[in-house]
Amino acid sequence: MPAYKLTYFDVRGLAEMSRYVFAEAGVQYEDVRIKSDDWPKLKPSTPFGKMPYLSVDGKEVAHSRAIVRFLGREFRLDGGDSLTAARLDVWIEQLFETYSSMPWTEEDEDQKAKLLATWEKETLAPKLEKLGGNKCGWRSFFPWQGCFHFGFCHFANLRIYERKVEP
Ligand SMILES: N[C@@H](CCC(=O)N[C@@H](CS)C(=O)NCC(=O)O)C(=O)O
Repeated sequence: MPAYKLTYFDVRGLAEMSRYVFAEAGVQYEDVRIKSDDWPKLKPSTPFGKMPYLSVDGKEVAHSRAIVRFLGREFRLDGGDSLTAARLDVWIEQLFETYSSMPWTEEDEDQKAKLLATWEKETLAPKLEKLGGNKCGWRSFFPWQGCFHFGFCHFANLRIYERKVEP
């Protein structure tokens, strides 16, 4: 088994879905959490000046969704064949597109609740309906094994939103 080292800030953020995949696969890895104060010094030595990145026996993989797909393939949580894996990727991309329009930065709690209610009704519900219903949707195929990979991305995003940046 290679030595895996996942480097990110000390929050859930973009690394959390990969942490879930490691946990589900029961694979040991080094969960390196960088303090904000230490980041400027580390940044120039990282693959693209951003985190997370994963080191696999010293070779680096950057970009959170590239990392989670790699781990899905490594631990056979990607549906088992390339078409199923691609269709899971479609779900993941659709979910990320959906989540990116959530009211992430709204500070006022009342306003946030209002925006979130509108987002659920006008953005989330139609997107989920399309995810389920069309020819890419889960009603047209349902790979139990691959759903772990998909489910982690979904779950990680919801948890991150609820708790914002807590570790
Ligand atoms: N597309 C990248 C985005 C990475 C990214 O924006 N990371 C942020 C933290 S969530 C970061 O490293 N910010 C620090 C900086 O840009 O200096 C991914 O999915 O991993």
